[in-house]
Amino acid sequence: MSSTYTASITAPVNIATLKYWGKRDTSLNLPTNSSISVTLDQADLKTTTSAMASADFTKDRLWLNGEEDLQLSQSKRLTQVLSSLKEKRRLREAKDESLEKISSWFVHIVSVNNFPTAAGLASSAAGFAALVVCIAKLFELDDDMTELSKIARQGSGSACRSLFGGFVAWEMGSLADGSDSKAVEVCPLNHWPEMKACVLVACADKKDVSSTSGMQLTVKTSDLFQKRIDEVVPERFEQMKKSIHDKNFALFAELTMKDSNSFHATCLDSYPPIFYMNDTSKKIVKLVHLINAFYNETIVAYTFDAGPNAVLYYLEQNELKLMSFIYAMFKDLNGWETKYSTEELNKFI
Ligand code: 2P0
Repeated sequence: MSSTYTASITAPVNIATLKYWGKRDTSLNLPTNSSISVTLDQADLKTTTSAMASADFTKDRLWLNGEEDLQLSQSKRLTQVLSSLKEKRRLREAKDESLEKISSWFVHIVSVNNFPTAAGLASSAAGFAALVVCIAKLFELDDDMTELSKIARQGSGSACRSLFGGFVAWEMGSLADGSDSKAVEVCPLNHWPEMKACVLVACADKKDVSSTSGMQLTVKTSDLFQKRIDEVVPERFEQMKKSIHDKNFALFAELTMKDSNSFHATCLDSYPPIFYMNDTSKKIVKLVHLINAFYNETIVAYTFDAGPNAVLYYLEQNELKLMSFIYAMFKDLNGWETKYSTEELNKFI
């Protein structure tokens, strides 16, 4: 039997606080605006990916959550990502005679998410990030994360941000070949370790309008969109980075909520309109504003991606204050499990 190479890694989900929505180049996957995200703790939401390269394999294959995904295996995105990584390996082999020539081999990839796939919880982000880092490890590439982020971006735009932990920016870049459209670290997680995220799953079904087609429709038909990318986001991008550097939660929260609203407004302004938020999502928006008004302080921010599920950001010291309200609102639902006692949860309201 000929030799095989294997690698395995996990990659976390990232949730944008300044949203990527719109492509200026669909084949290179270049965005119309820069974006910012927070990478969630790997213990919670993550993709685990393993890959094997063998001279005996006859084609590249991919299994997602236990089933072979023929559509994704043959997709242009996966082919593009794999060929970029194989090309990097080929260049290394050309320079170093001692390396086995595995760049021409096929690979088998197995990927598992521990959360609902394609339900607006950034599954493609973690998925492509995991895939790129896993194959880079398999091929023993020595590129840094920013360099690899340019490849992950071609698989799924938001994936480029999952290559870093903590607070991450995807700089849109201006070059036509996409070589400056990359992810960079804004601050590592230990800069602001008190920052916590809580996911409220309003509906775990698959979304009916994919991000890729949704954003194309917005670019083509929304009048609000142009103002968003020309004026709103560039200013917000700088302000949000500063709020993170300064650990200014109130400002970070306001910018995050406004940007979620702005993104969903452009969805609604698309023609025909795109609805990602549902009635539960809207209740969560109201609840968050109510909580902040009740405490007379901004202690929590919501953000919604291309789906109805909410991600709430808050500082650890305010967790009980927040959970008290969530408990009061949703305690009648099945499956409640919390580390707090009922007395603690009833303390504030
Ligand atoms: C984001 N989203 O910044 C935004 C906010 C959804 C809403 O990035 O076409 O799956 O694969 O590049 O990365 C979802 O879009 O789109 C997304 P593609 P992707 O996280």
